[in-house]
Amino acid sequence: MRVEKEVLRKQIEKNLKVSFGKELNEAKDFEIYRALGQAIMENIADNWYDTGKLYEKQKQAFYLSAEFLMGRALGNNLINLGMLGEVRELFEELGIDYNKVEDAEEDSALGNGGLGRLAACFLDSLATLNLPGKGYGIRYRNGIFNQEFRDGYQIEKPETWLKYGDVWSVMRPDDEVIVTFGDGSVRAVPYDMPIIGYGTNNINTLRLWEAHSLVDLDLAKFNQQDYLHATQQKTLAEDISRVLYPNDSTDEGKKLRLKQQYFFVSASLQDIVKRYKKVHGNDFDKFAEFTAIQLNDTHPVIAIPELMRIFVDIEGISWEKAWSIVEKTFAYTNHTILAEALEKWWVGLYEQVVPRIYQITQGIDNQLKGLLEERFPNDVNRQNRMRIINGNMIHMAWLAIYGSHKVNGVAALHTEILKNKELKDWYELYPEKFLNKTNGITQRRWLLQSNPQLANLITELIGDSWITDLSELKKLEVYLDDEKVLKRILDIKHEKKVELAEFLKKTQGIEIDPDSIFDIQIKRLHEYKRQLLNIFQIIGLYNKLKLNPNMNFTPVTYIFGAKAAPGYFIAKGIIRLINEVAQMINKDPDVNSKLKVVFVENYRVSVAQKLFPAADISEQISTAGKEASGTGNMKFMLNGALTLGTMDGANVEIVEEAGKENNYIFGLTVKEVEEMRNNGYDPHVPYNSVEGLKKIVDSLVDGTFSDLGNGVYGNIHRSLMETAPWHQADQYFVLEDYEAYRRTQQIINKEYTFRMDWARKQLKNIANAGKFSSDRTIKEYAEEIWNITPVKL
Ligand code: DL6
Ligand code: PLP
Repeated sequence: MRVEKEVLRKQIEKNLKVSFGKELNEAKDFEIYRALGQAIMENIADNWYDTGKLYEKQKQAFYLSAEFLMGRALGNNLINLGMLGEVRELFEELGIDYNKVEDAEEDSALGNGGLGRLAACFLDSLATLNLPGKGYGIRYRNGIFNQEFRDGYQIEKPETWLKYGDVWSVMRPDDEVIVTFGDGSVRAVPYDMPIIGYGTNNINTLRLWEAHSLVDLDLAKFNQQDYLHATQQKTLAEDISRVLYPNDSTDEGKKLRLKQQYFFVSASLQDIVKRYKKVHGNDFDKFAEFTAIQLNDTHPVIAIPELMRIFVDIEGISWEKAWSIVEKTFAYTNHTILAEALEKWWVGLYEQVVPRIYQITQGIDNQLKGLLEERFPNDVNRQNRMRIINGNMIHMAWLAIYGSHKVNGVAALHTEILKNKELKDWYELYPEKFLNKTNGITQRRWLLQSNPQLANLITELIGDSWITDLSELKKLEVYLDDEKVLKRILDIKHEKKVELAEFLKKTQGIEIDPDSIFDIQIKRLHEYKRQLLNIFQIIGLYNKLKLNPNMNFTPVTYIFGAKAAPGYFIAKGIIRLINEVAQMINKDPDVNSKLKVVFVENYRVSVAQKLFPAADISEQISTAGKEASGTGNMKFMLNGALTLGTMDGANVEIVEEAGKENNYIFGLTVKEVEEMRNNGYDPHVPYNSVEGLKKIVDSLVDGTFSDLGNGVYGNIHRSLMETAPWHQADQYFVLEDYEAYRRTQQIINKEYTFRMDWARKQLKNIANAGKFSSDRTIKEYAEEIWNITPVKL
């Protein structure tokens, strides 16, 4: 989009006056950020409106997700609009530091981790590909908590991105709808965020719902000076969209959570149906021809009975016909095979919160019962296993599969595990429903914006078409033996490491050496992701360096970033352990010129954008079979970090693309994990036989480290060494994989010093990252699941 610098300056000045009563020379960074944001909103208004009109008559895909982890919008919007250069120039002329203005924006953090960030990347790709798609979710007042460390432990502080409202959202009061629960109704008020595609005029929409009370104030109670109860109804209603549940990969099972789910799903479906009727009237025969709805995990699956309710109760469609439309409309993505994350609702609670939806769910379950009896007449066990309502639990994944025409996993290995194991019963019933859609990431945010230096080099070498077609990167392979190019790749990596070091110095007061290896593990804290394996290796290294200070060793900086779910005791203990080890190592003059450990506080999207480009090593060390895909692994790869990982999730495809020899793969495979589990794995075997391991494990409980008395280190120790009724000893195979991991680290430590060979491996990874663009993923969804086609403004 072309906006004259002069015009933009006037807009900013006017917005500053209108919103903050200030002249440019008095304005604070935050105010300038807001004024610029407002100016962008003004400039895109026409295209946004026109895109909406254009899509009305098309088949559209609606992405229903309880989470959208968007991060900051300003830089991304300017880049996608092609305005960043002009804005930088203008600010320079005006003596404004653009970077500070960008930093004034709070992350929009309405998600936990991978699942929510994937949704955000998908929106960027949909808009860039000119696809008629729209996101629907919840406008949480408080996103994922802010993390602080106290005594090495995580403390959660409320996140307040809406403290001063937000400049990227527009309330659309005319589209307000009423959502009704068993105990009353609330207003759902939509806020629209523009999703600006790269190099196109199309502007898509993310619609987030905010909950409000039907009545703001009970005036009678107020007049009796009962102020608390006078606003009680308002508070209860607003509670629904107040906070994001901070769980990742765990099923919450709380009443408010169910209310959140039904709230945004019901509001979104009412909206979708209303818009459909505006164009097609009451002819619902074509509904599925014009509407595709993607269910992002089980959180929005209540949409299946809700659409049945709208069709049958409100539109007067017969049950049979309604079901056939529903089945053609929905598709479901599974993001996890962790048993604890498969959502189930207790019948009593579900019936209480959404009584009519419960009846409809019973109807669906009953219909399924008939089908199962017909298909598996001699297998009563299987019939029972597959029932949606089973005993007193409602199984949302089963409801999702039964009510969808397509079911997908998020990486090839993950989909195979679903078909052959977790969802085997269902795969045998509906083989035609299952397919794989390997995740992807948007190169606009994760390369062009986060790493302009590398982006510029790539553009210089192969042109800029990679920005919208990442497979173009393959052309970089002609430079694999070009020492000048390899040298520049090394220089850029060094520059990004210097930038990160400066950031960490400023924010955490820590000094790290950009000439050391930056080995980075950033992702949610979870036992299956095995941050514990990483810190064990570091403890082992420390022990060894203490004994042998002159051993041949390339200095390494180990960097962590992770939030733990607030109720996840062991995860929080692991955070404390890492912080404690970091403190011990960083202040020990015997080792701290060779080894450093940093735990980045409050890991989030804006910080991720500084971390991925600065990594030499990408830690992807989950127990094989547990990480559905991973998307952080792809961001590292695209920025020229080498993967140190297990054969899990999308790591498998990463090394398929870039070559095992250009990455560092270690550890048990899915098959080996399974065999060990079946043959009775005993962690005492590695504990007793692997050099140095016993000392490391014992240090949890022998006084070397201290959990400050809450017993969490003892818990971690028991989880590793003792079998309990609810888990096997070391169920994530930390001890078993330790030696292979340690040896691989050792190899890396040596190979890093062969700089040209290393750079060649980096280039090999960058050149083969094309598959992992979310543009590729979204094209596949569009063609194979949604059946939607691009339409350009
Ligand atoms: O598909 C996005 C992302 C995957 O990359 C991760 O491997 C997976 O763990 C994550 N799943 C969740 C599960 N949440 N729930 N339920 O976040 O999805
Ligand atoms: N959190 C943030 C901020 C991310 O950017 C990502 C992915 O890149 C994740 C979480 C998920 O990380 P992973 O795929 O390693 O689980």
